Amino acid sequence: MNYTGAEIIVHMLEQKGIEIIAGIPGSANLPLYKALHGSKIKHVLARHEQGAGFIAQGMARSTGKAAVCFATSGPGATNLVTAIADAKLDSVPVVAFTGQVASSFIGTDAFQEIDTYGLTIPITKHNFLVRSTCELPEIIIEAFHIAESGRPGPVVIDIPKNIQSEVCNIELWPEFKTPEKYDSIEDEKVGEIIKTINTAQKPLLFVGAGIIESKAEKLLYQLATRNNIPVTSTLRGLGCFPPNHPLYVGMIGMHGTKYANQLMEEADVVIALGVRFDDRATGKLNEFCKNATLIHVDIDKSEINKLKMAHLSIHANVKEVIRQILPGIAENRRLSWLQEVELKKGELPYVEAPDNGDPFHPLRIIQEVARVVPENTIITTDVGQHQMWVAMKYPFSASRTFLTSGGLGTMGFGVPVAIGAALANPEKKVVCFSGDGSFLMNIQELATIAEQKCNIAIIIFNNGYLGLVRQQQELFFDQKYIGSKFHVNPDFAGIAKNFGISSVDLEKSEHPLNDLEQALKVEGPMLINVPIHYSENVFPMVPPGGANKIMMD
Ligand SMILES: Cc1ncc(C[n+]2csc(CCOP(=O)(O)OP(=O)(O)O)c2C)c(N)n1
Ligand SMILES: [Mg+2]
Repeated sequence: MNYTGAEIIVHMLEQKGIEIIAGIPGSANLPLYKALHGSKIKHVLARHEQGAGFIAQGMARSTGKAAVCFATSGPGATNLVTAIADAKLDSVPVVAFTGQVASSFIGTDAFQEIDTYGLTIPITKHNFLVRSTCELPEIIIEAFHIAESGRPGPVVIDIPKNIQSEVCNIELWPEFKTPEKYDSIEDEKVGEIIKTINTAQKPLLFVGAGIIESKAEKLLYQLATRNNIPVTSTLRGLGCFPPNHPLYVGMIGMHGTKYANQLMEEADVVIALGVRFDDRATGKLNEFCKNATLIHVDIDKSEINKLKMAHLSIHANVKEVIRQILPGIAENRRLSWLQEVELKKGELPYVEAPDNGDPFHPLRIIQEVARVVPENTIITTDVGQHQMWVAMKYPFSASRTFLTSGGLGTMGFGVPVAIGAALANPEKKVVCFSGDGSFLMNIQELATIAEQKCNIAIIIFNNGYLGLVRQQQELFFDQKYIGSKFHVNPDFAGIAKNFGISSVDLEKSEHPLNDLEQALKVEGPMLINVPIHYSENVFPMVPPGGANKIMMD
């Protein structure tokens, strides 16, 4: 039977089980939209393509499955770029379908022509420019396979308009492939790892998003508790280990706990699982775990020995490696090491909201939110001080409940990612912690929230500043404040109302914590403006470029 390229795409997406697509139509992808008409796939009209890209990310990050966004050629594709780059740095499986001018116009500076293929080479795991309608099924299968296999990542498929309209005869639809997990492991390395852990005096588990991607949380728990190994997490690993467990020492790095950063110096064996030694986590690299034998397991071969030479490394699925080493791991009480850990925790207590009755201290607000919302609530953040406070204080107790832009650190991430999370998890509440700077970067998506009636509460930490920039200027640029203060800020609660979204301004509230609780109990879209004192800083902190063991506070 003959199908147009657009019909092939929609059929393949249905076959893949895609239920929601975020996007914006335009001249170069209108044939695709025509084919989407009547499909069981729901189209969510974003208000900006960056919003669409991040909505897809919210679906992918919260479920672990590849998600899809659509954009037209030229400005549609360029607007997607930030969301795609963000997905690349945080290994998120997004498949972006972009319209392109007709094949015969490519290279002529045609209306809305941009070289999307060339533009997205460095920010995708892979990308395609489709040359003929009949290659679409194989390309789509390959695109999802690449996006979801091994270390996930974004893929772009750029499709000229004529390819969407031309027909191809298809008798038998090809099948999607199961993502590859890279389970093969060399035996002697498994034995060496077991021996190194069993003979260690002061081992430390250093875990990241690879635990979440490979669904290794339970096995990690068994490994840690059987041998009594303390656990520290990267920003993107938060949620993979119970936050209140005695073995948990909190987040590592620039805004991590002092004791995690110091224990990293004390450890004699560091077991790094699904981490990539990002500079925000390691601080000054040659000071990082410099006394330890380093074991590194990662699914991406290019991460092994990229920044830190490992004494023992395995390129494999983290879950499979833990599964294979577990039977050989001895039970060990590690009394003296755990005593040292407890001592450090006592000496270097973690940040708390000051006991001065200020209801608006950011850490107090975060604690209140955590107390009030259901445990399975999905938290998204934007980028800035508010993001770091949330990472430090929110007790994430499950994987995929904390969606944050780690690698790219993209302001404007929080709101559209919350939409994606809400659409893909209609049974869950979503809370987005944003800043007064970041929020404005994708504020147009409030219209999408209102239209979709998403169960999202947006909490704006309103300090009148690009707070994290102001903090850096205060601490490292001789208090030469420039370009970080908002001399005029809008009335966020008023704006929300005009978008059709309920709102509360805690600045005008007589009982702010009570009103916060009531607002969080509302089902559906809600915006809460929280006045934060502008001079609050995120501490403790490793100065940029410094060694992790020396933290300012
Ligand atoms: C798109 C983008 N532009 C600039 C930056 C640099 N930057 C990092 S944090 C920050 C300030 C964020 O301000 P706000 O959202 O108000 O959060 P706050 O730090 O005040 O909590 C800026 C400008 C960025 N991360 N992303
Ligand atoms: Mg701010």
